[in-house]
Amino acid sequence: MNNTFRSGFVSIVGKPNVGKSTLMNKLLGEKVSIISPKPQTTRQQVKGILTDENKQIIFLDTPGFVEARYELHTKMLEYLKNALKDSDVIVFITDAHKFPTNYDKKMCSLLNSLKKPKIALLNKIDLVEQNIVTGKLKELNEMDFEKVIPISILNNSNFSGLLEMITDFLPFNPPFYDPQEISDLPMRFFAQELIREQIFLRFRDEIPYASSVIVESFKELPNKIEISANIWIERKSQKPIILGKGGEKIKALKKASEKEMYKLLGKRIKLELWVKIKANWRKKKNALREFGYL
Ligand SMILES: Nc1nc2c(ncn2[C@@H]2O[C@H](COP(=O)(O)OP(=O)(O)OP(=O)(O)O)[C@@H](O)[C@H]2O)c(=O)[nH]1
Ligand SMILES: [Mg+2]
Repeated sequence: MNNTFRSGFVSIVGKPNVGKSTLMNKLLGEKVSIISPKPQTTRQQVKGILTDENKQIIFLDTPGFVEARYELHTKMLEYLKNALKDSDVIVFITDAHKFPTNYDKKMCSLLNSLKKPKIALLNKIDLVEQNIVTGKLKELNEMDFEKVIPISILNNSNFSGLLEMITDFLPFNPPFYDPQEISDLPMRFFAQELIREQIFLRFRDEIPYASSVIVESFKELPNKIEISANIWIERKSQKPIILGKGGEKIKALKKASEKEMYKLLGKRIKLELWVKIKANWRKKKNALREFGYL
């Protein structure tokens, strides 16, 4: 390793649903963070590590900051603040269709107080007219960002130079993590998240938000992986919704989760799912601790 090697932490921040996890996965070329069309999909800080011969970038995908209505939200906010504190570069993402929301204004004033290089991405430009993009870029350019880029992460527009731009802001450091690692989180965590992603994709209203998934056992055998997981919900009335008529919903959930896990882990998966109730877990500190929101 020579002294031109760059390494550092990059937090990706922005309102729920703007595309933070989509960006991180795309930059990494791996599905490390789960994605859904619903806001508040990411609940914890998810680290994704990219290493090559010149650099190691540790991306911190954060939960979008939310008004703390639940103890869970207080935790989500704490993850965000810690990520900002720890990072060398901040990537702020906003939705071209909606910018500037109240959320954006609050976030930008929080970012203003941090003396670190900041990049603003005006995302989802595939969904808006060019003249609107131009107006919004002007507004962003008047703010405290080193770079402002219109982008469509989904369509790859303006995506190619981004990694290099981020790298140029990183300090010269030896790598922090083993070059083989793509995350510091255990496989159990990814299994949990992939089940939670399917819940976000398959259920409506309160169900995704009232669900938490815990992998109780994870056994790797030579030709398959056996996983048993609990889906914790908040109310008795939510159980029949998750199970579906004759168990059809949970069967489909299990099948889709197995398929996603197979893609990530490269081995046949045998998944068992159990639905359990812990009343109002989102409001309870000890339940959150038990569910891994430390
Ligand atoms: N049209 C369009 N959709 C996008 C683009 N980038 C991301 N999306 C979609 O936006 C939705 C939200 O993406 P996520 O990556 O889960 O958003 P997030 O910011 O991580 O959201 P939270 O985890 O809830 O804070 C998904 O349905 C993505 O496919 C884009 O450039 N264009
Ligand atoms: Mg996310």
